[in-house]
Amino acid sequence: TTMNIYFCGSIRGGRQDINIYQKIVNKLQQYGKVLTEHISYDSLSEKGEDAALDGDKSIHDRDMEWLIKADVIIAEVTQPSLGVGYELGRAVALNKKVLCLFRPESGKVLSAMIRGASTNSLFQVQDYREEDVESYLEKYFDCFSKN
Ligand code: 6K6
Repeated sequence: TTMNIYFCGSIRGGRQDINIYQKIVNKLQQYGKVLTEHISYDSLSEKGEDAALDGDKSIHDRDMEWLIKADVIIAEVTQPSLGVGYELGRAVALNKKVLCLFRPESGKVLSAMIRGASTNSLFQVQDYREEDVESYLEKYFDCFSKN
């Protein structure tokens, strides 16, 4: 059976890292079904035109259903996003396996509430450079299939 993968990336927090989200989602599709692949779409702007079609409550409720269904959560956390932080807190409460990816070369410093949550193998934070993102995902999913 295919693995359900929940990808988290900033939307209203700012779309400056969308190219990296696309790279991550493309790679994740090798390992399973990416429930939230739309996060990497160019057409999804931070302004929220798309949200008018749908409504924030239905976005939240659908995303929570997907989070519950997910076998693993992969989050790109370099661009700070309230939504991503919320999803990560809910994922921890659900005892889900989580990998957070952060790029120190951005000059940003990751929230202590994310960096500090990585106390066990269920919740991992990986610092990376953009050109290495695929190899970190390969390493993560290699170990995943053994656990
Ligand atoms: C388009 C533009 C604004 O809103 C939309 C449609 N919105 C969303 N559709 C799907 N998932 C969303 C949407 N808005 C937020 N999320 C979830 O929160 C995603 O799973 C992201 O990981 C995260 C982004 O949160 P913000 O706070 O950066 O928007």
